Amino acid sequence: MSKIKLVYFDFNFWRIDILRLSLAYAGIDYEFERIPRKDWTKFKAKQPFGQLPVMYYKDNVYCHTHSLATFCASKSNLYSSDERKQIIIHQVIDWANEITYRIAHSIREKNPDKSKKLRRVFIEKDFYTWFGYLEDFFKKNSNNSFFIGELSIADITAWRVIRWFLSGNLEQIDIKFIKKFPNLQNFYEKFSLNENFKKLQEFQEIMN
Ligand SMILES: N[C@@H](CCC(=O)N[C@@H](CS)C(=O)NCC(=O)O)C(=O)O
Repeated sequence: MSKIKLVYFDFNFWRIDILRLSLAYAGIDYEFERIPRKDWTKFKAKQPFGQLPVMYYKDNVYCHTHSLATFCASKSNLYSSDERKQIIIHQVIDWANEITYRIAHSIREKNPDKSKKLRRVFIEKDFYTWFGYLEDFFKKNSNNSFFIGELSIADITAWRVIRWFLSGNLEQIDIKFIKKFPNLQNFYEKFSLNENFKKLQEFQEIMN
């Protein structure tokens, strides 16, 4: 079987971690290359959309997290053949992209005062609102503590993004925020205890 090769920066982030977790969970061997952030200008122009992650497979290169996640999930039996379940999965990945774009302004801003202000605006306008949307979405659609009633890439994605906001590395984000979203808190805590993930190196890297 052709081997999948994933490429990302030299730090962990949900965009790459969900791909790695999905493949590793299914026991699919893959290559992984990390590009040092400091060398990025040398590599950027060579990427099809000037961004990472990218995936090499069967002599082609592919990109965009949502597309790659669907592909890896499909290979890993973490997607679904049921159209209702598929569209639930897609909405969770879109949610992850959306909240990321919204916080990204404050992450990218180099001026510390402006960055702080942008983070405040994100928290006031978007953070609780977008977690509220996911809480309601989970309440409405989930079953058995999974977004589609069985483990899928939707769970891996939501879990990884929640983990990011709970990491304590995002300034001004009070990690007690999750208490306002009891369904997501319960979902997150259950997923974190999943023995099949806990034994994976990919999972341990995220938790440490
Ligand atoms: N549309 C892309 C967005 C990926 C993205 O924003 N990647 C960031 C790192 S998380 C990146 O490559 N930043 C460097 C740059 O844009 O020059 C996706 O869905 O994967």
